[in-house]
Amino acid sequence: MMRLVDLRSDTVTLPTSQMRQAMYQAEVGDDVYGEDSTVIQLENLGAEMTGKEAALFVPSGTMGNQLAVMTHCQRGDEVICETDSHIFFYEVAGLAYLAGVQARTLTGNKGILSAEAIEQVIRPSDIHQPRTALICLENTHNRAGGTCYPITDLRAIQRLAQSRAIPIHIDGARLFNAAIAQKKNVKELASYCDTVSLCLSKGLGAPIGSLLLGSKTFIVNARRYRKLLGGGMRQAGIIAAAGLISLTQQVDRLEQDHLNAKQLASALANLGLIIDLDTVQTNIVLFDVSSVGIHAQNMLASLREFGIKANAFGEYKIRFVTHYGITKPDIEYVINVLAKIIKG
Ligand code: TLP
Repeated sequence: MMRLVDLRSDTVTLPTSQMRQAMYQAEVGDDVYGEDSTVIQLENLGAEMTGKEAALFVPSGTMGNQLAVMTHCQRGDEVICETDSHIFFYEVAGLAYLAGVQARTLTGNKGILSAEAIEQVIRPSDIHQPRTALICLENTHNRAGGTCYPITDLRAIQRLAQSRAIPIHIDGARLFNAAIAQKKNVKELASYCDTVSLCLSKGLGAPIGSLLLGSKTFIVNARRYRKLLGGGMRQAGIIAAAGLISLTQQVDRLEQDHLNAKQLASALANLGLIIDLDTVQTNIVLFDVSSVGIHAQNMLASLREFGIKANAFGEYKIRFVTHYGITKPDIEYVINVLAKIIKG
């Protein structure tokens, strides 16, 4: 039987048997009435781990981000974000459509914004101009190849934001990857922002779910917007139970995904593909196949013939994402197949 290696995303991870067990046994209630003890347990654990006052369990990272913007901003406000950030690039213009805000995009260095660049675009108080109401950062940065925010930048951005009374939201879909890569506590990484969203359904393996974290008042308000968007779930403890396993059992093993990504990345470089090894800090490997004269789509089609799935990130760019469904032998298999395709 052909080996199947799915490197499209860490969203493809399947729930572990421990998760299935926990889901089967979960105590549940109606969460819109605040009566689901498993959801409450997950929200409390998330809040404790990130050092935030309160948490809200939401169906997706997208909803977590959109709720953050809706709660922080008023219609007509402006949000500063990175050009390639998920919140701007991949959320179906939710900023405009749902939150009614305008995005002021800045292009970061490998996805990382500097305090100086942000300062340049903060609006003055002027009746003609929108109010800069929120700064959004993405840690790790997906489209930049899984890069982590250096602590010095986070500190400088926080200092600036506080001095101008502008809140910071971190899209921390993969914040645990950053914490593992930087050998930092996730609580420290979350301390540089007012609110943060975390995904349980990516590298942490839960089938569904994210958490939005912030102050008590912020979460009370976000809970109303969650209801508005149809995200008030009933016996959601069934899925929150899997999220509890994510937070308690699945964090430390992210290190292995990072090692696998590094091994893949250096092999790709050796095969003559274009890759910035400096961006391979976590579980994402973004590379360019133009040097071997193949279009991304053709390379993907060839990989598919060997049971390997990945996504194109441009005409010549491909993204590989490692996760707990990918083993070391899978990585070696992918390297051998790529060598074969390139030589052929
Ligand atoms: N990212 C997905 C796709 O949507 C691109 C992926 O395969 O990487 N923030 C970041 C940084 C993300 O990478 C994603 C998902 C989200 C938010 C949204 O999470 P979901 O898919 O739960 O809405």
